[in-house]
Amino acid sequence: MQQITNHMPTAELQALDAAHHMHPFTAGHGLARKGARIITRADGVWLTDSEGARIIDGMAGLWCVNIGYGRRELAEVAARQMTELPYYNTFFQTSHVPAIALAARLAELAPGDLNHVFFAGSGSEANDTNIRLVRHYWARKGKPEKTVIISRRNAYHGSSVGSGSLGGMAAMHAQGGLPIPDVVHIDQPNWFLEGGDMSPEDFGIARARQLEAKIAELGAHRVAAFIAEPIQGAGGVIVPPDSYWPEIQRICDAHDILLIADEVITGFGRTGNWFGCQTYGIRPHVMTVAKGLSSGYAPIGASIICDAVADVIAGDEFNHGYTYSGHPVCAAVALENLRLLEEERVVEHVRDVAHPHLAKRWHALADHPLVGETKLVGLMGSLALTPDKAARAAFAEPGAAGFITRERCFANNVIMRHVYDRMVIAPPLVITPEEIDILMDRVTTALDEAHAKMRAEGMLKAA
Ligand code: PXG
Repeated sequence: MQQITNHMPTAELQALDAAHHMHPFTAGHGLARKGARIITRADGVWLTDSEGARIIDGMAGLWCVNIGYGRRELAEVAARQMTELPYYNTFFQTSHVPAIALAARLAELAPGDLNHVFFAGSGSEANDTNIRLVRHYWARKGKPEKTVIISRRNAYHGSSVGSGSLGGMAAMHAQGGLPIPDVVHIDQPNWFLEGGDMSPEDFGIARARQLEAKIAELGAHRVAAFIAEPIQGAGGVIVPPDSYWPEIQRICDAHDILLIADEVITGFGRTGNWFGCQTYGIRPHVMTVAKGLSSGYAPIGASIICDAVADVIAGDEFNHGYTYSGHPVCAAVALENLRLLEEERVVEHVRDVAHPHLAKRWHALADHPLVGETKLVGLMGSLALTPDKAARAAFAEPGAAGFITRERCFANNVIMRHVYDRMVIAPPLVITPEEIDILMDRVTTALDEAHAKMRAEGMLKAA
């Protein structure tokens, strides 16, 4: 692979980064002391940093590079679209070919009667659209008091004021005055840490019934929608018990509550189907997509809306939209990405090749002394780290085991994220069995090293 060497030395780049670049979800002073790792190029599932190290990307960037890095087709489509029509808006009764073609393609791909697409620039923006959309829907149906949106603790739906309110991240709510009014949260279906003595199936039902209890408490006449990720991603790849989603669906149907499935991570092949809703048999009224829609090559998100809701919204002017709604370059790139995913049978590759191969290696980690639970759906997986497997115990110092393990991953040139003491992976969907073996060899080494370090420092203590 050709190396680009015309950038500055790493230390100079790090100094400029520290002086001027504020990073998301980062303590700036701490990073400035350490220096950011600088990624200079990527190909397939491999990243190269400014020191020339080759790193295997177990996170597909930020859960988004489904098609893998370095696809010339996407670059060429972007260049062509920039030449032909770099920008035009979709306001004022105007449209353009990329937005039309992508909306039509998404309507074809999305399950059921999810046939109407409202574009955004990101998942956060799309979820902000959803807040206004579901409330406006009920207002137009003559039920303006149906404004409450129920979400879940430890959910992630974005970082804007609206979407951050939908999310259930306590650390986010603690800063900047979130949540906005009329967003409430119920508990997540995290059996490993919160299931106590219940079986996973009983626990799944119990957690779903919190939705019914919350609706009863508020009155169904107040509740507009329930929003959830089919599988919580940023919360630590919390895979719900099989009993959970059918019960949630029953409750939403019984109480006339709109169901919003946030597929920003689970969409476009991640779970072994085009959408997580298909994996779990969920029938949402609205689906949020972003990330894998363009494999991260261009920023684009969307709300995909069912016939009944779209029809009510279409009755008058919906006073909502973004300069970059349906941006032609992003839409063209997304369309080409979807073409590649389909033509190269990437979803089938996840289901029939990559998942089964990764599953063997991933679940074998259940025998590792640090690992209490292994979960893998399609190509999104998690490991719960624990000081005591039998008790499913949490660590006395939450997050430290995860942090140390992530550091050992970096040191072994593999990227795996930690969410407190859960390790998560979501590699590009095109990963081959040989690459999965390399990934898993490095992950195993990192776990061994983290365990040795924690034992040496007396950190294997339960809370
Ligand atoms: N919904 C879900 C389910 C997400 O995972 C968003 C919405 C927001 O999308 P945008 O495009 O606005 O970022 C996300 C984003 C992490 C991490 O650390 C996860 C996300 C974003 C940033 C970090 O796991 N997910």
